[in-house]
Amino acid sequence: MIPTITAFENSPDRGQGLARDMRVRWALEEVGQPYEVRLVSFSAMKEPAHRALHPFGQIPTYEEGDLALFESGAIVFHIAERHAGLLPKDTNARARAITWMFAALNTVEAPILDLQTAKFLEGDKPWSGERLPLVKDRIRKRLGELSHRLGDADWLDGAFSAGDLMMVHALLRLKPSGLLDEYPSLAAYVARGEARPAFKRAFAAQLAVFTGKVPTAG
Ligand code: GTB
Repeated sequence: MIPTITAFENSPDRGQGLARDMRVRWALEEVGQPYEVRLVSFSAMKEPAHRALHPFGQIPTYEEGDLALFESGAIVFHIAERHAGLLPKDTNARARAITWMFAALNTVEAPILDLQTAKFLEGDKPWSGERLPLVKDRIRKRLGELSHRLGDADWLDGAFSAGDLMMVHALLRLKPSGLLDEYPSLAAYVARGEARPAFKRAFAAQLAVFTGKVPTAG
């Protein structure tokens, strides 16, 4: 059965891979599962029909037969569980890869999201100038720790996994801030993720929503 995901009809980044449907597209590309996309406007996301799929009125969602999911982490986990290629077969290695998925979302992405809030939603507040450096330092702390753990390995725990997919995508959002470049091993880690053919196909498909150019194979 071909799943259907939802994505922004008009993403603020104009399809540069930052919206969270990108992780779902990437996971589907990694496992070779074709998918369909339903584009939704910001107003349609808040309508009852979409809220029936996503209680918080957001993207992405995932529909496959009777199953409807929301939350990019849960969707990627579902894809990784049902297809080979994103989670190791060995039980312990699998548990560790899942741990990295949670770490990406709860421990690394959380301070990164704070930076977006501090810049774009609170940038005009009188205390913003004092808060921003604190937020950036909390991110630096996590990046330092993550880079220490990664060491000179290509991926976080052996072969590329759903844990790396979630981590690379969470880190991608830091690129414009320059913070990622302060940690060359993490910048290289993200670049390795972006170089994967599945990432490139997913990126091209998301970008095509804006350019109208249908991505070609390869
Ligand atoms: N925890 C949820 C998940 O992981 O699925 C978060 C989902 C979420 O934040 N969705 C956002 C959304 O629907 C899109 S991804 N927002 C609309 C709304 O809340 O009304 C966040 C996002 C949006 C835009 C950019 N960008 O343009 O750079 C990057 C990331």
